[in-house]
Amino acid sequence: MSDTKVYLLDGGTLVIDGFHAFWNRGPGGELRFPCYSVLINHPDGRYIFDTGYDFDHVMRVLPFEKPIQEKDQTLPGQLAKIGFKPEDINYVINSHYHFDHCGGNKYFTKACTICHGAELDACSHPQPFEHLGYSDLSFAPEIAKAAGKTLPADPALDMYTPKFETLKGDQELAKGLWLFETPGHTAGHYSLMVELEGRRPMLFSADACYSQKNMDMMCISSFHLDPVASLKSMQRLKDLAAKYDAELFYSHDPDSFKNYQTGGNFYA
Ligand code: 5PN
Ligand code: ZN
Ligand code: ZN
Repeated sequence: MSDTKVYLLDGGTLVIDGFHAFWNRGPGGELRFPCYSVLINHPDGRYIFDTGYDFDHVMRVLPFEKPIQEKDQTLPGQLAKIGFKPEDINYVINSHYHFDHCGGNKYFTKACTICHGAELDACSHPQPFEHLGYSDLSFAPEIAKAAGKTLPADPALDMYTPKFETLKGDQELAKGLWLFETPGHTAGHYSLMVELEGRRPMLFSADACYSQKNMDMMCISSFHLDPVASLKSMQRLKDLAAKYDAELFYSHDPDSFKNYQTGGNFYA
């Protein structure tokens, strides 16, 4: 905790409709929002929380989300800014397996991949209305494989030494590095809290709450497994923020993101 540094890695933007961002409220219309990953450089190892979207996959399967991702907004590009390579990462934690949170997992061939056990089950057997979010995972064959899907032989998979670790319940992964269960958006969704020496803890909601505006209105997004559980998880985030005096960082908030430290700057 004492030497921990947190970097936000800009992964570009996507567009969804206002009625998807604010369920049954809108207003409708194009909403462009950021996607980002979190690098936690902790004395016990280097952790990445979420890995953004894969540009080619979105162009192929969801081009209507109009991805904008510059070369330096890929994970190798973002890591290079702070002097790291993908091989330097020890753990990849995914809040959940929607395409915009695990698109860059493929870069981390040396890391141990961590998610909630319910998330592996969910991505292999999504509800029909979850298909777009879980997508086809063709960009993350190692996840599809861990989820028990049968895949065509792929030499790229032989590059991997992946270890998958599935968790359940709240967990302290390393000192001051917490995963809190926040289900509803998906079955096995985790939010992350990082305690730091020199500032308030950072609480990353991931998709349990897209933005400050969602929180202010207690309005969930329309992509969810269970809306009632989603709302409970939003309340849980509020309660956790109060209990730990933590600052909430939202997953897809165009307004807040402008004020977040990026571009190689860090929180400590
Ligand atoms: C950005 C985005 N686009 C579509 C979906 C979806 O169908 O479930 C989650 C999601 C997204 O986060
Ligand atoms: Zn999601
Ligand atoms: Zn998302």
